[in-house]
Amino acid sequence: MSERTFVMIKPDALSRRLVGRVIERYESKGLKLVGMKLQIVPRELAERQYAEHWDKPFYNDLVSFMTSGPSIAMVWEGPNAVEAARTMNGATDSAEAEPGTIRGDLGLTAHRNVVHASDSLDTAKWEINLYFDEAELFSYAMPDEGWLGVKV
Ligand code: FUP
Repeated sequence: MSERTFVMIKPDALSRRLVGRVIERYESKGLKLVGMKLQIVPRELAERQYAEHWDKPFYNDLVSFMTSGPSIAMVWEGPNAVEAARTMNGATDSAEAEPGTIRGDLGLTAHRNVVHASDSLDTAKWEINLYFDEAELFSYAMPDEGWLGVKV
């Protein structure tokens, strides 16, 4: 089943010049990029995205970090995209993330963990809608699509 998931490259990754390497991971996996936006996230938007954590001790630090510099919001599409991106990202704490995952290979600390990806299909729909207008998302076919017998 083809799905869309919401992924962010966080400000720490931009400041460490890791954008190309992060995007390359999702692209090589076979996911299709259908939306992409570079911005300094307005505080109000970050607060809405992380509203579920509003009562946690790390909430203020998290919102400050996410709005501290440019980040890249993306929508990736493909079979099982939600789980695929989560698995590729690795454990939330980069120090515990397995080698081979994006956080395991590129992350330094728990709270500056390079990337974000939606944790469920429902969350993905909600986050995509939070960051993108419908007109900013693109449906298109790759030249080789269908070649592997996978209807994306
Ligand atoms: P994840 O789904 O892997 O992005 O992780 P969570 O939704 O549990 O947490 C969201 C973000 O909060 C993480 F990316 C990092 C941050 N965080 C902290 O800053 N401190 C904590 O103790 C836990 C999470």
